[in-house]
Order: sequence, then C-alpha cells, then structure tokens
Amino acid sequence: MSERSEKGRIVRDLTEARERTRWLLEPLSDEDLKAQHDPIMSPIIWDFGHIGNFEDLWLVQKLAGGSPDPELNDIYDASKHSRSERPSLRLLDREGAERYLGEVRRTALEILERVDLSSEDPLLRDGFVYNMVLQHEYQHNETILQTLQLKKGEGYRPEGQKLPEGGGVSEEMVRVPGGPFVMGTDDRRWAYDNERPAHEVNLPDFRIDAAPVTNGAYMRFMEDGGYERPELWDAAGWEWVREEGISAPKHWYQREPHDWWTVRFGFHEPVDPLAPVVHVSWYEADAYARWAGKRLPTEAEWEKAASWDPERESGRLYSWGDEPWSPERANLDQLAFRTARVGAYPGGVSACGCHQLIGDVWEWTASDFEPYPGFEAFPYRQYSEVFFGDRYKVLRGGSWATRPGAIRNTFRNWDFPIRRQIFAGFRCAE
Ligand code: AVJ
Ligand code: FE
Repeated sequence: MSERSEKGRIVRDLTEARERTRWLLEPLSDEDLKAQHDPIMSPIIWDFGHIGNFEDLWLVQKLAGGSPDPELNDIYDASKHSRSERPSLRLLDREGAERYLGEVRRTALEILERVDLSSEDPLLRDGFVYNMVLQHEYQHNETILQTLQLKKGEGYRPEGQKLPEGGGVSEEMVRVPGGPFVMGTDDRRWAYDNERPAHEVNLPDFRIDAAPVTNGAYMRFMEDGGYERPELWDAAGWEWVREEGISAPKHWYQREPHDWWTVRFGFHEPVDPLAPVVHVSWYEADAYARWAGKRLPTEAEWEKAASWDPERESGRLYSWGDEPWSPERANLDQLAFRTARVGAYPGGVSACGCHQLIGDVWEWTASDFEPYPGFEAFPYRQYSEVFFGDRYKVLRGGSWATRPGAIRNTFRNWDFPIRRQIFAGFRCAE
C-alpha cells in the first residue's frame, strides 16, 4: 500500500474511532460521566480524558517532542492512580476534555502528514503506533460499556441492532487433531507485544465445545447445587463464593423459583437459555467445567481451535479465515448491546468446526497470563509485562462489545479470576 493511502486510512480510522467514542457518551448526563459507578471502574469521564492523553503521549509527545502537560500526564496515567482513586483527581469535565481531545487530534494529524511510515523505527514502521492508539480507544470503548452495564438508575440505549437467529448447535464437542501449530504472531503492524513472537506449540488431541456454554446449560449447573458443592470449586474460588455470597452470574436475579431474569443496561429481561452465559468469573467457569466432567481449554488449545487450518497447515487471522470482519461473521462492534444465541453465526465457524470463537462473549481459558518464549516488551512495559504472572487469567475471542479492530485469533485479554464485569463466558474442553 502506498504511504499516501495508508495515511488516508489512518485518518479515516482515527476519525471513525472518535465518532464512536463520542456517540457512546452522548446520551450520558454530566453526573453519569463523573460518577464512579463501581469501585473497580473509572469514572467514564476519566476514560475519555485518558483516551486523549494516550494519543497525546504517543502521537504528539513521542513522535514530535510535543511539550507535555505534566498534570494531565499524571492524572491520566493508568499506572499512577488506581481506578478507585480516579474520582478524586482533578479530571477534565466534558467541555474541557472535548477541547483537549480536539487539540491533540489536530496536532496528531499535522504530525502524521510529515512522518515516514516506511521508517526503520518500529514505532512508526507500517503505522504501528497509530494502530496501537486506535486499538487503545477501541478497548476503552469496551471498558466504558462495562461501566455502563454496572451503572444503576436510568437505562442506557435499550434498542440494539437486530441480530441473526440462532439454533442448530447443541452441546456438541469437536475434535482437534494433535500435532504442532503456530501460536502467536510476528506481526508488527497491529499485534501487541504479548502476542509475539510466533512459536510452535505441539498439542495432543483434544475436544472442545462447538459453542460457548449457554444460560440454559449454566442453569442446570445451578439447579444441581453448583454453587453449594465445594468439591467443584478451586479453593480460592470457594472462599470467594462464600465470602461474597455468590449464587448466580452477575446481574441475574430470581423472580420465582426457576425464573431467572437479568438486568441489561438497566432494562429487565428473562434470561435466554439459548444465549451464551455472560458475566461469570473464571472461578465460576472453572467450577462449571468440573461439574460437566470437563475442564477449561488452555489458551493454546483455544487458539488452535480458532486459527489452525489443517489443510493449509497454517494459522488464520480470524476464526472464519483471513478476510476482515463483516456483520455475518461474528457479533462484534457493540451496536447490538447483547449476545446472540449460539449457532447464530454459521459464517464465523472455524476450520475445526467451532462456533462464535470470535465475538459474543470473551472466553475464559485455563491459562495464566504469561509471556511467550522470546517476549520483548514494546513499546512500553505497562501494557503487558507488568501484568505477567499467576494473578491474571487469559480471556480470548472478544465480545459483542469489542470493536473489530481490537480482536483477532492471537489477541490476549486478561483479568483477575474473580472479575465479572467483563462480557465474559466460556466453553469447555476435554
Ligand atoms: C487488555 C483490557 C486488560 O483495560 O486494562 C487499556 C487494555 N491497556 N489501556 C485494560 C488497556 C491500556 C487492558 N486490557
Ligand atoms: Fe488505557
């Protein structure tokens, strides 16, 4: 692609990303922007300012030596202030943030005009830093949606885009043949450091659920005393269930025995037995898998099931192949505000026959968030490296709330095993 058309693509993507962010915030009152809706989340107005500050840092300050505002760089540095202390910072209000983001964007686009995307500098080469800033905004859009799902009071945008009907996949499993496959990537245009380098992993034969675990299946686990049987739980998970009094996925409540409802963005609706279960922690996923006589897949198994094409003997970018996302492939891009039923995306099935690996719900895996062999932090340690270790579990595949530019088969997400604010479900393996 020519330098000129690549710069045009970057301008269009940056503009579109900002339109989406502003569209998400548009119906919110100043109160709702400023409030902390849950101690594990930032005030939404912090995310907005932070999106601009991240762009300022990378596309202005680092690329062109633009002069930093030390106070803004401090307030919006995620590694300096925990989410719980962010409400007490001197955050920009809506108008102040709009002005700041607008100025940063004007300067960033001027700088883009004169940089060289074929430079040897890995930050600039093939537009890496621009794609990183874009994905950062996409990821914070999903964070904002998590916060809105936690918000009490007035509901948020009840009318989502229509989704395809589901059906056709029951609780089958598919077999993935053993042998080596290539995990991760060497891509330096879009991939994050934690997805690199590509490396061969040799897995024995395994079986994996053809679709994410549904609400219907999860209710059978609950009715079978799933939350009352310590032998099903990881020890720390059992302690968490007891201490917090957990007995159902987050946002669920019971109207009558056997009549489960959920609150979705402030609106009440019956739990749909044919849709994937969502808002469960890793501990709940792990306990369900044990109850079902199965286990969670490792992230290597998940990635092989999503990406490996046994005929070509190579990996693919998305479950359906290498072509970019389109709406019939997967439930991504936020506008449905909900999951689709299992089986709703025959156009997204992977080479080995798995449905909905990409989109609908993030999927918990058995794996801790660890670096791949030969990992090198780039361009900053605070994206991945500082989180490596056994405190975090890996999630894969993106959710309905993930923007398509921020998901691929190699993409790794992570969170604490007790967390349920993510649009996360799971599937099992054996
Ligand atoms: C990859 C989703 C765990 O939100 O903490 C946003 C993404 N990193 N800004 C997070 C991220 C820096 C990150 N996760
Ligand atoms: Fe961030």
